[in-house]
Amino acid sequence: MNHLKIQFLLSLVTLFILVTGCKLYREQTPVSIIPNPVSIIYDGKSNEIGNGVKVVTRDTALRFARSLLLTQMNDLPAAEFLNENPKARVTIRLELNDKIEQTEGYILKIDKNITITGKSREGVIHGIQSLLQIFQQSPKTDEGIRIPRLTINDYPRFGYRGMHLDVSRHFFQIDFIKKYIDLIAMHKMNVFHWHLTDDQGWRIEIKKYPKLTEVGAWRVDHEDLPWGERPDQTANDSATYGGYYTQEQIREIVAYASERGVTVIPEIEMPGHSAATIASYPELSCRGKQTAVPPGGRAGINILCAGKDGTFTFLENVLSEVITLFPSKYIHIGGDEAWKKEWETCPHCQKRIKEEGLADERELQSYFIRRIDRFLTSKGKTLIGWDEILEGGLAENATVMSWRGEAGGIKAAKMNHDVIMTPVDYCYFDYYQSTDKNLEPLAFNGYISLEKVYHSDPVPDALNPEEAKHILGAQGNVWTEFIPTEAIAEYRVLPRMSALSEVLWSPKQAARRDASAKQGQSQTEQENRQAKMSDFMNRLGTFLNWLTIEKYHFHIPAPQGVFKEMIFLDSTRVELLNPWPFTQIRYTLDGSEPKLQSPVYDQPFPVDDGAILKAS
Ligand code: TNX
Repeated sequence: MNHLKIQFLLSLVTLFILVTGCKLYREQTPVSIIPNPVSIIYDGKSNEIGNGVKVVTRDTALRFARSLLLTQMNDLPAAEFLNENPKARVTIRLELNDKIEQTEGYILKIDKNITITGKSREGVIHGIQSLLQIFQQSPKTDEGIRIPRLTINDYPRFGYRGMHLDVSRHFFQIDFIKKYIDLIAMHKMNVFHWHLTDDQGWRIEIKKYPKLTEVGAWRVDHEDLPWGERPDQTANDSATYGGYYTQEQIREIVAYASERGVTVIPEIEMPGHSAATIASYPELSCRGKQTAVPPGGRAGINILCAGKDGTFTFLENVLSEVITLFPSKYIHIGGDEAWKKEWETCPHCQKRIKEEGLADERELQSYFIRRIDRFLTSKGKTLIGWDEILEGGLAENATVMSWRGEAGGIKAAKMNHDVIMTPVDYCYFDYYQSTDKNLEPLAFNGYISLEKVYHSDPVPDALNPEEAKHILGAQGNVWTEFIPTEAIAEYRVLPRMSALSEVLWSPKQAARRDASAKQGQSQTEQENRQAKMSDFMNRLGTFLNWLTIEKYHFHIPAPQGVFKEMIFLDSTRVELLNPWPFTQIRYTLDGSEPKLQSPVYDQPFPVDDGAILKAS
């Protein structure tokens, strides 16, 4: 009996080179847009753009959108044909029109000229993103580039389409924050949730409390050690890792985001995750003990005292400054993972529990959040908190961000509260994206594949249509304990963010069929999902090309459904499955690492006894 051992080894690095090195899948029609538009109608003809474009608008609100389009066209491979030219044959007109129904809706019409009509400035910006994607994939001709004549009618399924970034666990420079916001806008997402404070660093300048950034923004630099094994700061250490954003920089970011149709929601954590706050002002804790900002792991003393009135004075002063910086309707106040051990023994907290007639520490947390909720409501703002704020009673006007699965979101929606879905099941982009952890930089834990994100839905089955209206949308969370650099942040987020953007934008039922799915045949749910995924993957190739041009790092998932190691009897035929239609698989049969010169896999082939197949 012959044993044939076949090994399938995937090399992320090689795959990356192949992708960026090869000419990506490209076709003129149909155009390939992420997130998938609601409707595209082609008129069968095409347009040539050769001597630049005129970009015009009569609406002053669209002035910036106009310059954004001109700047972004400049990055494209066809930039030479898309420069501004008053004598150009093709005019791009940007306009506002109230007749469009949906707030962020737009119509993009390409005939002899190009028109983008939006109900709002945001709608026009989304239309610009679609047009840029079309330009990016248009083939070059002798005369210029050729684009198909078409009409896109498009609008989002959800009003809240967010991306979060934790800048406490690792600090990210202002230029990267802008690049991250660009990415949000490219995906037609509209919220940047800026996690500005946590145990390992306070990152926003507050004029009334300078120590928050003099002390709270800095920690001892143990970046060379694993996150969970970093010793606390000693008397001999100096705190050199960190940074913060000045109020001027914050204003700059808020304006930058707004110009791109993105709202910035700040998060100020309370009552837990407050070690950096307490390091700056120890009197805000129950024990009042001086501690340093922890460099990693779980912080010891990290809960604010709920008994002292000074805590609330402090928080109201901080929030007052925050409110003047962020025009957003929402202010996020955290509320997660508040370890209440300190409260159990704190005389101030116990006094408060008694005086307010509260049952226990859980109700004390609820008292805490309700008090902040009343303050924010009095300032015309809406509080968002992580789902722990449900415990001990939900504050009257609170919106809940459901992260520990969907349960918190379901409960809140049934109580008539608005909900944003960020469940660990499919929204945690700090988790691994492949089953083989060795292929990726060290991550927190968990595994969320691209497919998992793509097949997710923010509206749980448990809700009836009325309750479902409370689901505002969803958001990708990016906790940065294991994301020390900008490149890794991009790599973790992409392309899962691309999948989430489509979940949040495109109509639920619009499963566009790919070429191989036959019309009219009865399809099982499984086949339907696969067809949808494969259509997305086809478009993703083109999209990743755009991300490459814009200099983003991204992850390329290992092919799915392919065996890693298998024992066969006698010889066999090998069939490899490549879910990335725009990449090539190359293989060897002698055990050596595949190279660019190795044969390209294009169809199943026989393998004899003793061969070692390696493919990447
Ligand atoms: C839980 S999600 C946290 C964060 C951590 C994250 C790690 C949430 C509201 N709290 O503080 O960074 O897990 O995945």
